[in-house]
Amino acid sequence: MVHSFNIVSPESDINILRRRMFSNFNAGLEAGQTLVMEKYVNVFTSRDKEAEGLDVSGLQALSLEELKKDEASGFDAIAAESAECWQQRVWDRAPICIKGSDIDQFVIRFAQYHMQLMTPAHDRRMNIGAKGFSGEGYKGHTFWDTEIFLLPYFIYTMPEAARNLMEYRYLSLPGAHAKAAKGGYEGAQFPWESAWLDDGEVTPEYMGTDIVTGQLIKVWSGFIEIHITADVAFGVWQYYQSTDDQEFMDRYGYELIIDCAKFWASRLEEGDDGMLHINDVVGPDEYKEHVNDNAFTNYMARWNMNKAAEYIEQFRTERRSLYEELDAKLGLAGLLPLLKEKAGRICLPVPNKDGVLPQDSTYLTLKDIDLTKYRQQAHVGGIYKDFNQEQICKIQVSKQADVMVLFYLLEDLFPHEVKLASWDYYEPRTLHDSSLSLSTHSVLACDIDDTALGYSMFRKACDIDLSNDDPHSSDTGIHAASYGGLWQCVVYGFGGFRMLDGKIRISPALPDEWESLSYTIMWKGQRLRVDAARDSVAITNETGRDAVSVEVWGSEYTFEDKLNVDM
Ligand code: IFM
Repeated sequence: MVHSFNIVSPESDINILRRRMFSNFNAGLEAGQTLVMEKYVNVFTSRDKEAEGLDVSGLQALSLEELKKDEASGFDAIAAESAECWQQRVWDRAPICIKGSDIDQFVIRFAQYHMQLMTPAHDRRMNIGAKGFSGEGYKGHTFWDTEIFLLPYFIYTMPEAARNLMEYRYLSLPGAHAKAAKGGYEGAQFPWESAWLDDGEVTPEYMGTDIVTGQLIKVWSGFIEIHITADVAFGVWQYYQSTDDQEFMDRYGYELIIDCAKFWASRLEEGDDGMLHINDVVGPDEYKEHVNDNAFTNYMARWNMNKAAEYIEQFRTERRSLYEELDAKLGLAGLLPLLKEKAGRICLPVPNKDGVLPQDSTYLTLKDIDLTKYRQQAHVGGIYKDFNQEQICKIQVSKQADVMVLFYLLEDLFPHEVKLASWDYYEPRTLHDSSLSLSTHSVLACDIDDTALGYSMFRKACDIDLSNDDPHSSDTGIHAASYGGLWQCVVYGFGGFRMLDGKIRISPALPDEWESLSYTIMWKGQRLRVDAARDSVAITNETGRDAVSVEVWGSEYTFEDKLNVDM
C-alpha cells in the first residue's frame, strides 16, 4: 500500500492491532487549502498464478513493482482504464435495460457488478464464496449457491466463466470421493461447503448456542445436506445444453454426472414398501433436519441417475472409446443396470388430495403455529429467540424455498395446480430467513402467472443488502447467491426465459412498474437480444450464424435474424 499527497508528505505512523493495520497522518493545512490523498493498494498471495514459485521476498518485490507502476500512472488513468474494462467486459457484454424503474435498473447493475467481482473467472482452482469478496462470513466457502443461483448468469452471459466454475468441481473430485467413502458410499459426494481443491468438506461442525440447552449447535448440513451432489450434476448439464461445449463434456462433464449418480445409487436405502428411500437428510429448507424423502433431494437424485444412465447407454453404442475410458474409471458396465433399476424404484413424494407436494415424509403432519411475529420480523432468524433447532424441526415452518426450487428446475414434472396449491401452502409458512428464498418465490410467482406478486417478492429480494431497514444485514458480507437470484427474477421471471431439455422459451410478462425490458442470452455460441414490451417481444440473433428455435407464449418459432411476436 502506498499513499501519495498533493502536499509535502505528512508525518505518519503505522499502527497494528488485532487483524487490523492502519496509518495515521498528521498534516497542517491553510484555511481553504485542499488535501488530496491517493491510496494505492495491491494484494498478492503465493496462490496467485502470476506469483507462482515466488517466496515471500519475491512476492514483496512483485507487489512493490506493481505499486510503483500504479502510482506513476495516477488515479485518473487507472480509473479510466477500469471503467473501460467494465464497459467492455460486463456492460456491453451482458446489457440489461429496464425502462420505467431507475431503482430496478440500479439494482440489477449492482447485482452484475458484484457477480463479476466475486467470480474467479481467471482461475479454475477457485469458486464463488457465499459472501463474494465483501466479507468474511462463511469464510469464503462455496455452496450450492453456485450451481443453482449464480451459474445461470454466467452460462447465459459469459460461458467461459461458467465453465471454470464447473471445472473447479471436477478438480475437487478427490474430496468428493473421500466424503462418499467416509460415509460408506460410492462415487462422488460433493461437500456441502467447499474451499481449496483438496480440502474436502469444510462445513464447521458447530455454530452458535442453543437457547434451550446452552450447548453448541451442531451444523448438520455438513453431514447430511446432500442435495448439492445432484445440484452440481444439474449445473453441468445445464451448461452443456446451453453451450454445446462437447470438449468440456468429454473431458469433465460426463464423468461428473456419472460419478454423482454413482453416489446416489449407493446412498438409497431399501424400504419395507419395496421402494428406495433417501433417509436422514437436510433438504434446501434448513429448518428441517433428519428428514426422510425430501422431495427436492429425491427428485433431483432421480434426475441425476436417469441422466447418467441415458449417457452411458448412448456411449455404449455410439462412442466406444469414451465408454471404455469412463468404464475403466467408474465401472459403467455394472453401474448402468443399477442406475436404471434404482431410479425406477426411488420414492418420490406425490401431491396430496389438495394438490400440495409434501416437502418430506413428515412436514405436513407437524404442528402448525401462528408465524405472524416471525413473518413480520425486522431481522432474519427471529424464530431462534423463541425456539431451538429441535423444536423448529417439529413445527410447519420453513426457512427458505424448498419444493419451490424443484418446481422451476424440473418444471415440466409438476402441473400448474400443484405449483399453485403448494405455493398457497408453503409460502405462508416460509420465513425467507435465507437470502436464497425470495428470488425463487419471485420466479415461481411469475410461473404461476402472478406477475404482481412476483414483483413484490423481487422488490423484497432487492432489499436484502440494499435496504436501510436492517443496517446490519451485510455486516459479514453481501449475499452472493441473491444477486444470481435477482438476475433470475429479471430474466427468468419477468423476462420469461427458460431452458428446458435443450429447448428455449422466451415468454415475457413485465410488471406494471416497467415499460420495457431488454437483455441478452448466449445460446449455443450465439448472442440473442431480447427486447420485451408489455404485449410484444422482439428477439434478435446478434451473431446471426445459425437458425434459432424458440417457444414464445405457447407457439414455436424458428428464425434466422429477427423474430417479432405480438401477444
Ligand atoms: O447455501 C445457503 C443455504 O441454502 C442457506 N444458508 C446459507 C447458505 C449459503 O448462502
